Amino acid sequence: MKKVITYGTFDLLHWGHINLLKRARELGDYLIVGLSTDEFNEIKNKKSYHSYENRKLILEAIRYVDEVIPENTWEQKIDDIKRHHVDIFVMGDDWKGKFDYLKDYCEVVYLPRTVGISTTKIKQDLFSVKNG
Ligand code: C2G
Repeated sequence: MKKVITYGTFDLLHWGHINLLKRARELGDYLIVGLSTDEFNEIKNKKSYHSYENRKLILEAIRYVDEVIPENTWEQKIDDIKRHHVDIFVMGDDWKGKFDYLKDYCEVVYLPRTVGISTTKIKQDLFSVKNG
């Protein structure tokens, strides 16, 4: 069984996230998502609308996702890859090059980001609607 892992906050889930998860899952037979905890989001300087528990509930309902584990630190990826016997690490290409050090442990794939959608865009569009 070829195991794939990816990481992220996945807040205000949108079709760009789904595109990423779908393509990541298609690279193997089993997809693990390392989901940023609320505490780690603070380290990432991100504020989630949904709590970790609710973002986890949403991700676990996606057909492409087989398992969700907490992402608490930047440094846990090597341990995760070893412990879960991961074959492929996947991220959107906004991260291109940032995780090449993982090539010593598994294949590293950066997939093209989906253009035209982002959590930031959703928040901005909702703000402008609200404020006319
Ligand atoms: N993504 C995408 N297309 C978009 C938006 C996001 O392909 N329009 C991808 C990102 O490239 C990332 C994943 O969806 O691979 C999750 O996006 P975020 O939740 O924004 O992830 P991020 O905050 O970048 O966290 O240790 C890694 C970090 O936890 C990554």
